[in-house]
Amino acid sequence: MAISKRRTFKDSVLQAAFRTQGYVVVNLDESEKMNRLAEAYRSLYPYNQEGCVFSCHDTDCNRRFKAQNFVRQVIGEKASVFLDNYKFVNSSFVAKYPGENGAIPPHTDFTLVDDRYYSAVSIWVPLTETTAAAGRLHVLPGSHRYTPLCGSNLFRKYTDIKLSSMTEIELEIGQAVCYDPRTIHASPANTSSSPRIAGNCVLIPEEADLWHVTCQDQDILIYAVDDGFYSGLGLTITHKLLSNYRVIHAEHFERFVL
Ligand SMILES: O=C(O)CCC(=O)C(=O)O
Ligand SMILES: [Fe+2]
Repeated sequence: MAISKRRTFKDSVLQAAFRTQGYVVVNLDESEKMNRLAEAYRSLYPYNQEGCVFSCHDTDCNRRFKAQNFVRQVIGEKASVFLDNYKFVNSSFVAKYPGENGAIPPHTDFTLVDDRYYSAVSIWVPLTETTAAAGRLHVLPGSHRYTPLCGSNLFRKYTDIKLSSMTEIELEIGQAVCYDPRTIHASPANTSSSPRIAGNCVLIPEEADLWHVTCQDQDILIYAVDDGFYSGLGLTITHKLLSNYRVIHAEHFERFVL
């Protein structure tokens, strides 16, 4: 019997596009809130940095949580309007500073749920004007249907995929791209003169187990972790931390094979 997958979007048109393409653009109609969120970023990080900086990697724990909450309050709250009963996993600012080393190569994000039944979703929102020069998000449509599991010390490099073969997402402030973390995405360096600031908020279905996938001694292990695992985490995921959680056995899961 075919497995029917739980929906992500309340709206059927968005749902159908997300299912086939692995991403969809949504109007949040909150440009003022997005401008204020950019201000919140600047107040937390008033100095210039280098490259593409994720606030979820901030070693200042206090500031990391503040950043997480700013993004969660605006994007996470708004998500409940158009997502069908999803819960929060994590959120972050992603600031791309002018300069050559801010490019993000093609990749997928961590596998967070059993994708036979569920889809996680990442809501990526520009908070400053995102021209082509500033470094727009690019996606490879449909790639969510074949990319392998991704986790800590388990990721594939997509060096054969050129940015020019990907779809460049042009967004106004107030719009968002919602992508499946399995969809290959990337962004070029920022060649403009000012930082490109975005917010990203990740959610999964309310009833789904949250996963952490990792590779240990040549084995791929899938742990069912608690809902605060990623948002509350110190910066390192250790074997000791993972030993608190249940390993899920899923022998028939063909995407175990890399
Ligand atoms: O903001 C970007 O350009 C890349 C973001 C990204 O890859 C992510 O948030 O997972
Ligand atoms: Fe990513």
